[in-house]
Amino acid sequence: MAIDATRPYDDQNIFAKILRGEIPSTRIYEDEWAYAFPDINPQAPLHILVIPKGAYVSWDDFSAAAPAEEIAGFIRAVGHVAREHGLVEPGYRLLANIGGHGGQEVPHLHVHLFGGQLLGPMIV
Ligand code: IU
Repeated sequence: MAIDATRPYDDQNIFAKILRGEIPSTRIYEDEWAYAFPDINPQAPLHILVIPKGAYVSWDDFSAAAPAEEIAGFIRAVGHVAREHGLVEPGYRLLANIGGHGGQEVPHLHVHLFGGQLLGPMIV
């Protein structure tokens, strides 16, 4: 069920548990600002989730409240993961769902990185 992105951060959400190592995940990339792991239900040959290490519900509180250094670090990490996987050419897609109408289900900001095939037109 989609979440309300205006709710306070819940540190018992599943991605918080993954960050703390309480739930196992396959680490694709990690640095000071971000952690990346495969989506459990991939929608493309390559489907990676990149999450900030900070406690943000969605792109909304992240963009409004995170320190500039943290925003820059996270965005750089997303680009780094894509480059490391050789995705710049032929291309890839980034997606962040936000709140109810966005279809966000996990209340810790995550950017979906899709690649590995020709992706169809964006479905709204
Ligand atoms: P959404 O943007 O919140 O709608 O996407 C949540 C994604 O998290 C979705 O693609 C799930 O397959 C994925 N996911 C996961 O990778 N591992 C989990 O334990 C759970 C969800 I719960």
